[in-house]
Amino acid sequence: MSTFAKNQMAGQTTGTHNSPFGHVAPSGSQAPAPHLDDRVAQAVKDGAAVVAASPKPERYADRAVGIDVNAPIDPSSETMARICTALKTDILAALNLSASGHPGGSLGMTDVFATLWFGGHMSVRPHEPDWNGRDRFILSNGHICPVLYAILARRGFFPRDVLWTLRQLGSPLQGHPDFHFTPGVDACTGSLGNGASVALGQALGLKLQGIDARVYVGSSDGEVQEGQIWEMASAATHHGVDNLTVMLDRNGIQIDGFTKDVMDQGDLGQKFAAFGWHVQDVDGHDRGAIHTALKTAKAIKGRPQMIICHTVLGKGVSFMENKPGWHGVAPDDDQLDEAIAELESA
Ligand SMILES: Cc1ncc(C[n+]2csc(CCOP(=O)(O)OP(=O)(O)O)c2C)c(N)n1
Ligand SMILES: [Mg+2]
Repeated sequence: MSTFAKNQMAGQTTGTHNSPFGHVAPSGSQAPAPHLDDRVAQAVKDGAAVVAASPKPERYADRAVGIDVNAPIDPSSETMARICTALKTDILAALNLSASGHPGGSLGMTDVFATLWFGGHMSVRPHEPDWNGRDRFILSNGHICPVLYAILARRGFFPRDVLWTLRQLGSPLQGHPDFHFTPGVDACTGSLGNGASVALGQALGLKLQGIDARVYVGSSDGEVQEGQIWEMASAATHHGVDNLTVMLDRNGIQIDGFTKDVMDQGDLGQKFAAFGWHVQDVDGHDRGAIHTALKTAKAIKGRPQMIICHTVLGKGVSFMENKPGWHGVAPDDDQLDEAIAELESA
């Protein structure tokens, strides 16, 4: 196999990367797109200006100042709880500024992804995002990228002020993840079903290269209605791919309502088990249980692993919780204040 093909399978971007933001922007027949370093620098400036002009800049204050996120944090600790609150306020503030985006799943999966990224599971180098030995993370339900962006900022992949440019033209943080523009993003996702297949390809590619790294995937109960997911599920078993762990958001909600009404999912665990997967069900807000499930998954040999995370859409903000209407609507100023007050009093 050519080096190019191997790199593609392992999710490595092409080109030479000497800087944390050294991804190669796609170029067309017209003027080449600005280098990502310049885009991020501009986004930091824009973000700082947006916050400075805000009538209530304290809304955007950092709720987790001084927490060292480079060492693993006990998922059951107060410190991790503080990080989750900080992530949620960052998510909601960014959505409020962009006046669009998806809060429900982002808040619902915060405990799960915080445990993965801050609990010592992801082996990454924020200042060398293309390091080929890294664990990959692919958010196949790409619409909940605000939670991923908030995590990447806090892990140091880019400055936190960039969050305030979410969904703006030219921002590195688009409405769905794009690995060309965002350090720490391992695949372009948003078209439901695709990301999980890309993840399988990357997991196989890592094995072909003899790299001992894992691929973690975010998915959802709406996404697994896509036929492509089940092609991936059977191929992963056939190839005995055991460096692939999917974390599925089982909130019972999708864009148009409750999944039981739109297309009943039945017992998803039983379905994936029938496809040969190792399956665990966890309370998606019990960070200790999620931590244990991730460790169990890592020890499984010869087959892929599914962690079905039972979550509440909009968790922590009572006017959003379990309401399909909050799948993809941003909070206005008053709603943002109310949400932050509730999150901080919890
Ligand atoms: C192939 C494809 N079809 C349709 C959509 C539009 N879409 C975006 S999110 C979504 C619902 C997905 O369900 P889920 O991820 O469970 O939603 P959530 O729990 O986050 O509310 C749909 C249908 C899409 N992104 N991709
Ligand atoms: Mg859902």
